[in-house]
Amino acid sequence: MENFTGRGSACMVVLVVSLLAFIRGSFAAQYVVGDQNGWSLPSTNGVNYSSWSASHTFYRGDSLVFDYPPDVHNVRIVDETQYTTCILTNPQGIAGGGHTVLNLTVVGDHFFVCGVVGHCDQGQKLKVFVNANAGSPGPVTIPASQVPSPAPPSPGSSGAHAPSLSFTSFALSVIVGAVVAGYLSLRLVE
Ligand SMILES: [Cu+2]
Repeated sequence: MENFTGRGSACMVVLVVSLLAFIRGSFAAQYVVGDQNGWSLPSTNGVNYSSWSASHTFYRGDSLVFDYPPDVHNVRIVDETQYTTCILTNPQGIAGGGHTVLNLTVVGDHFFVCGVVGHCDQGQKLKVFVNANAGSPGPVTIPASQVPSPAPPSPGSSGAHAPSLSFTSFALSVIVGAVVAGYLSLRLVE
């Protein structure tokens, strides 16, 4: 009986953790870059954006909010080379207006700088790493037997990331379902 109680408790822990992971994956978080100090020159607002980034954990589906005086700063989405060199020809994205919300939909590194001359060089630059899901700090690996056969590429399709997101949710549901079933069967044995 002691052994059974232990297994039941362990099962509950797994169940709760799975549910939390599922809930965390379902509800995205929004982070204000630099918190109350916003998006500005580090020499002005005292924010080290590398430290700020390192003190947060970002997941796919989260979003970043850049708040700044629109006549003083802006936001440029750049690649790693541009982030490093602050040479900002042909950035991947341009935003302004004082309040920029960017959704983090792709796992991996993302780079942002201010495009005003000299500001990137003065440290108004941000690098974030976006994780796949809560509880899995790296890309999710799926056993080969469970990988759905790749669909033929459809020209002009814009929802390239939707299938993998759906599959991740489905996989999580299966895990949670299996744990619930396992727990219920233990209860029935009792
Ligand atoms: Cu700036």
